Amino acid sequence: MKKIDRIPDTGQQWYKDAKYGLFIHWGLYAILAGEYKGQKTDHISEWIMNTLNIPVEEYEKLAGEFCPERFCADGLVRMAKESWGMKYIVFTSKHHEGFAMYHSKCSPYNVVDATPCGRDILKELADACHKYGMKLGLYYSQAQDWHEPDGYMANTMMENEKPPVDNDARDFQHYLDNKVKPQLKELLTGYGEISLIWFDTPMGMTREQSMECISLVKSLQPDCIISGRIGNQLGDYTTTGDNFIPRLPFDGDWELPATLNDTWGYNKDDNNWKEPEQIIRTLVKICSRGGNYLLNAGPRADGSIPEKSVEILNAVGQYLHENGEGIYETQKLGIYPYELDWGEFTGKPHRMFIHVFKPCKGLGMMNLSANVKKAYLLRDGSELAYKVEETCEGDSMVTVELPQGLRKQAYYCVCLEIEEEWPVFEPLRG
Ligand code: FHN
Repeated sequence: MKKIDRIPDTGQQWYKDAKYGLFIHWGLYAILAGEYKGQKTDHISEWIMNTLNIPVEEYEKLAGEFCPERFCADGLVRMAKESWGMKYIVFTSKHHEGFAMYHSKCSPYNVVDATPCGRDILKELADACHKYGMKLGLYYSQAQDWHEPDGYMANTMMENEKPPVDNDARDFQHYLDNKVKPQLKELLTGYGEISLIWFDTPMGMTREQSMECISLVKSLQPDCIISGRIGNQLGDYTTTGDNFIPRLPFDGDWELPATLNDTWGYNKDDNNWKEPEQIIRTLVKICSRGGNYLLNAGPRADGSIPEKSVEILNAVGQYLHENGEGIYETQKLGIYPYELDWGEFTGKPHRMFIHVFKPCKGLGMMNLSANVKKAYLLRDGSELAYKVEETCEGDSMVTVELPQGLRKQAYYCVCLEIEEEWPVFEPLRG
């Protein structure tokens, strides 16, 4: 059982305020798009090398096909910022497959030296992020590396019969010293400001090995944040399970990595897309519980983002465009004692935001105690009438009255200006 002995804190205000970021999983696996020699993977597509047991010498050949003629970093970053409302991007500089999506000098298995395209994808992305003031984070698989004899390899999820992997027989420290550390140094010295390193799946890493990575990162860029998955509880923030939303407000900085369908890397057969409404509700929940939402898009091999991803992210972006004040820079609230089927709250000092997800006749909030100064529709500032009263049972009750036109609508946000710094949610009592 994990022992939690400190509250993770990035010390970085931009990260606490950001709330919503774009994860990009892009690598050679996008070429296979979930299928290798007629066999489809049922697992997340970026794992196809491991899941379908593709030999290194075979998988490597994919690099010769990598031709991202539709990738436009400038357009992508602009879209993420302006249309999708994202405040940071985390890009897979090297995933478990071991392939560097940048020009690495310490491993020829990289996007410049091993492909016909010869483009330093990370350089293009970093330039665009710096141009648009988008914070850039880099995913780096520090433990699993299926291309290297000494990198770790997960034993699970094998669809084919193969002998179990003996990670103990591998010289992980050798891999750490000869690939991970030199590559981290390249990433943190060659691409300008890197705001976050997103380590993942630490597996058998010792505390000392996690510390070696952290010290290196901080020595090169002291403000660079380290994800929770550096292992040994040494990250600057907590990374939740993939697609797992903490049920309650959670102390310290935290982030939820999540998919739009059931995969991170592109899979041509995965059409299990989440609805934009579900994404909005999740984002609001995460904000009310104090976290950040890192939502993934997996480009195709040619660099284009699947149209459905764009459509969903645009719709969520529209909500943020109108109601972003109730999302960005919000802080976690206390526990409201009732489960509301129509909405969720977020907050900033002296303001409580009521995100409404269903048509309602009025917004009744029992056990909310607050001296309300004003209530208004966030998207246009129009004032709304409200009542602050006590029920016959003696519980506090605030009700925002809604005009007829608004009663038929859903997915809007109402702001309550209150005298108190934070609303008081009264506990249930007998
Ligand atoms: O194995 C990876 C997976 O491919 C993906 O990158 C996710 C993102 O959080 N992290 C690992 C599984 O948790």
